[in-house]
Amino acid sequence: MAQVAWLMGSDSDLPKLEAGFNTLKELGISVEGRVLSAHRTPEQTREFVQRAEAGGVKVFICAAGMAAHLAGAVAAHSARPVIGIPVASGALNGLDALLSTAQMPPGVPVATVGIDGAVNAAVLAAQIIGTGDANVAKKVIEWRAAQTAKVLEKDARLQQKLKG
Ligand code: RP5
Repeated sequence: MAQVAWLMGSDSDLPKLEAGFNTLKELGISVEGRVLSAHRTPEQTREFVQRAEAGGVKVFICAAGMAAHLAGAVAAHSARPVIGIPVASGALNGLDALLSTAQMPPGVPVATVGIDGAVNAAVLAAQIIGTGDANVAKKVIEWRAAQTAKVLEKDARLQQKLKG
């Protein structure tokens, strides 16, 4: 089993998630991706969660749109950390998914990132895994340093432009 199990409610969510899959790759984290739905495949979702737990998965990432109960359903069946990504889709464009993902009952948390926040979900998963894995923790620090360098480059370009 991979370190991260990344579930999504539909393959139509994938374009919003690809940057997050790339981020996990940059951070050296293995990932298994699956299309599973809290409402449309409830039995298969439960079975997958149990199999993933038994296989040693460290973190679940669950992305879904509309009445997004996938992350909550996974959290109900697992004691591993669950990160929820509300996906912008349908008539309400993500606000429905944000509230459905974040507003869990006490005792069954879902660490919810922003709407379409796939990169943050990947970084948060790496940070969680990094608490018990020094190599991953080092990669997270390097990734953050590269991000800082990119912003400083943008600032330098702006300064050049304003001078010119
Ligand atoms: C949700 O409904 C999915 O996560 C997706 O965001 C949305 C539409 O799904 P499809 O009709 O494209 O399968 O469950």
